[in-house]
Amino acid sequence: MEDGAGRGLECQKIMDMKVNNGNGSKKAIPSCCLKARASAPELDAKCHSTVVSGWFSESYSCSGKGSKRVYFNNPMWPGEAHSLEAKNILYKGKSEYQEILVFESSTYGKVLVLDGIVQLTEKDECAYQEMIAHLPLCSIPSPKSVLVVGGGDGGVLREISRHSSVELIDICEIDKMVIDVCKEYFPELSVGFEDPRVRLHVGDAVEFLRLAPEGKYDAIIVDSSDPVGPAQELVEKPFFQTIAKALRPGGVLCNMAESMWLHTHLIQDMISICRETFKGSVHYAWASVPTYPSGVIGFLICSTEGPPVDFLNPVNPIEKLEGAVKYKRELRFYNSEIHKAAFALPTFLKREVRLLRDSPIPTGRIHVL
Ligand code: SPD
Repeated sequence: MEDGAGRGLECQKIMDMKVNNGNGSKKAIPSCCLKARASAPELDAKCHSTVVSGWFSESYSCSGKGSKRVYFNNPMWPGEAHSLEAKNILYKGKSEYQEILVFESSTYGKVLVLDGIVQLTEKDECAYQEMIAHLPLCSIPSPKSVLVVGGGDGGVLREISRHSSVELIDICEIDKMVIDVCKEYFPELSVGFEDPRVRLHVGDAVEFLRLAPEGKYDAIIVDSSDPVGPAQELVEKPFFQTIAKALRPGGVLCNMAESMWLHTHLIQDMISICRETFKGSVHYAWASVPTYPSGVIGFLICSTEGPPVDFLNPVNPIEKLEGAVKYKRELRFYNSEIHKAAFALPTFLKREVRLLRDSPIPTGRIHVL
């Protein structure tokens, strides 16, 4: 939280000003309400939640009352806040772990928000869920045993279940309330839980992986929230080490890896850790998801030592999968061309992560970025 108390006082002071409607004088608008300006008079704006005068702004809120009112700006993307017009708040609640909000947006359908951060919208969820599931699963022949970390909305399960070779889908989600809320408001995603191959474990994934039998999984998919607060552990080396141990030789990890526009250092750190941990290969891929900060999301894709995995040329192409149209739902984003294209990186990203290449890398390992 940056400068929270100071901005809170400023916010309170400005909101306390009496407005003279008739004299034409200009009033200052508190920064937390600027997003509402286009659609509503300043007086209507109430800066006490992420939804201000009909607009939801991501990670951009005031809370508390009076002089205790404080301003939050998520440290993951300081200085910016993506907004969506909210037609209707459908659900607001607080679990043991986080605040859960579901609203109907004007342009992206229903939206799931956790602790002020957009997790998915009905319109563009296909891009994220399809990519994080099929990039790894189409890269290995006949995946059988898969673990999902997080993913309580069920969307990644829905995508994994298209793969008829899969026999077991373990999912470890810490927040049961997320699962329940999604079953109520996002049935097109939570349908993934209905697959009989799914085994749900509600609990801490760090602990779950620590206890997982060595070499159990062909693929592990980490569909986490952003690494602020408790999810911080999910970008640290010990977590990746437990993943590598739980994968079979030549098994694959696909991990949500933020935005190349906003988080180059975090991406560098994650790549660096993964290069030390995964002795097969380490790649970065990305996709367009308009409602995530900066409009893109990345995936860190790694394999353990063993049968080599050529991520760039899928050996298990989706077009050949019999179960690909599971739940009478066509794929909307992923195809084999998108798969290959996802590994093409912009020059600035190549340049910035190239530094890592200068550190000595043992020969015989594939390290492409
Ligand atoms: N910045 C948002 C990243 C969200 C990643 N998790 C999304 C969950 C969808 N299954």
